[in-house]
Amino acid sequence: MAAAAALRALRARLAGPRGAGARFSSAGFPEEKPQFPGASAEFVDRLEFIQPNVISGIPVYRVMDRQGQILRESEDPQLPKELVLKLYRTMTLLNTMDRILYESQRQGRISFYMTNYGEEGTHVGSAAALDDTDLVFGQYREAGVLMYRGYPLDLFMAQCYGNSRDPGKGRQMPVHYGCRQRHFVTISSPLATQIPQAVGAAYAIKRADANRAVVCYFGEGAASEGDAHAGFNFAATLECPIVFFCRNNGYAISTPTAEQYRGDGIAARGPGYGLLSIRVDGNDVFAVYKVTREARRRAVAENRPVLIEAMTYRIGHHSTSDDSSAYRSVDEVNYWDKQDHPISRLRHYMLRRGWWDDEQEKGWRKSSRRMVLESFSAAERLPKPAPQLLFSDVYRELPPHLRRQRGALQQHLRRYGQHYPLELFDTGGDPQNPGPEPPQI
Ligand SMILES: Cc1ncc(C[n+]2csc(CCOP(=O)(O)OP(=O)(O)O)c2C)c(N)n1
Ligand SMILES: [Mg+2]
Repeated sequence: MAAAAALRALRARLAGPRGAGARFSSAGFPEEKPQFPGASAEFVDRLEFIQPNVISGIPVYRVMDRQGQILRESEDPQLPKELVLKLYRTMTLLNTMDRILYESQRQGRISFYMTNYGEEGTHVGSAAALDDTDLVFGQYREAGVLMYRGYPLDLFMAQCYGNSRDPGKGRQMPVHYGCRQRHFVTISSPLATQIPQAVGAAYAIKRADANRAVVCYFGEGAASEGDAHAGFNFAATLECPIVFFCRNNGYAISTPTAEQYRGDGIAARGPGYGLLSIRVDGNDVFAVYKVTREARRRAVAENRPVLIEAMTYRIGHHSTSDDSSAYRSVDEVNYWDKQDHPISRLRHYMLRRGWWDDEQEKGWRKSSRRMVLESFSAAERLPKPAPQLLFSDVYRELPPHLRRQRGALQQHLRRYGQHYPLELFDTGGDPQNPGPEPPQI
C-alpha cells in the first residue's frame, strides 16, 4: 500500500544514520534512544517537519468494475445466487421506498424525509457481512441496513408517519428508526453522538466475552466532530471489537469534502489513532461485503477496532429541507446517477451470470412498488398515537413536574378539545385515554 511505503520511508528518514558505540546514561538507559513514555522512535539531529501528505493516496479497494465484471477471480466473494438476489432486492426496494416517501413529503403528507440514493451498496454490502446479532449504531442514512435485517415496510412507514404503530410513538422526526429485536439502536439527530456510545457498547461486549461486534456508521462530515475523536481513541486504547463504517458521500449538507478536511479523507486518520484502516469503493457491493466481513472477523477475533471508509456519492438532496442545486451541478449528480451507481453495477453482474433478465426486472419493479404503496396507504389510514404517550417511557416513575404537565394537558383537552383534530388520534374518543401501546416488533 502506498501509504505504508510512505510511512516506512518517513521512519527511515527520521531515524537518520545510527550512532557508532552505544552510550549509556547514569540511569542505565542507552542514551541514543528516546526514553519518553509514549515514544517509540529514534532521535534525529536534522530539523524536519512531517509533511501532512505523508499518508496520502490511500487506494480504493474494489472487486467489480463498473460493468459488473469481477477484476480478480481470487477476490470474488462467490456469494450464492440467492444471497446476491437478496442484496439486489433490498437495494432496489430501499430505492423505491425512498422515491415514494420523498414524494409524500413533497405532497405534505409527512413532515420530513432523507433519501439514500446512490449509497445503497454501502448499506446492503455491509449489513450482509454482519452476524444477525451484531449491534448497529447508525447516523440517519443507513435505512438499508435495517431493511436487510428484515424490518417490515409497515414499520418504516409507521415511523415516518408517526402513527399508532410507530414503536417510537410518534415522538421523533421521520427516519429516526430503531429496533431492539434487530439490534439496531434508535437514531438520534445530533451528529456523532452514536460514536462514543457505540464504543462503550463494544467495550461492554468485550467484557462480557459475547463474541459479537458493534458496527458504527457515520458520515464523513460527522467525523469532524469531537465525539469521533473520543470514540476512535477510546476504541483503540480499550481494544474494542468495533467496526467504524464511514460513508464518505462527498458532502456534509452543502459543504463538499474539499472544504471539510486537508488530509487524505477519513481513512488516513486511522493510523494516527492506532486503528486498522481501509478504503473501499462503496458503490461496489461485493467489495463492501468483503471488507466489512474481514473487518468484523478481526474486530471480534483480535478485539481490534477497524476503520472503513466507503467512498460513495449522495445523489439525493441532503434532506427534504435542502435544495442541492444551490451548491452542485446537475452534471455532477448525473454522472453518479448514470455512470457509477451501485444498483446498476450489481444488475450488470447478475445479467452477466444469467441470474436476472429484463422481464424479472420489470416484474420486480412492479411488485415492489405495489408493496411499498400498499404499506404507505395503510400507514396513512392509521390514527396518530394518543397525546398522553408524550409522557411515557423516559422515567420508570413519572416525576412530579411531568405529572403536573400531563394533568394540565388533560384539562386543556377536556376544555378545548373541540379545537383540535382529536378524531385523528388514537384515543378511542376520550382524550384522557392513553390508547393502546404500539406492538413491539
Ligand atoms: C452536532 C450537530 N451539528 C450539526 C448538525 C446539523 N447537520 C445535520 S446532518 C449534517 C451533515 C452531516 O454530514 P455527513 O456526516 O457527511 O452525513 P451525510 O448527510 O452526508 O450522510 C449536519 C451539519 C447536527 N445534526 N448535529
Ligand atoms: Mg456526507
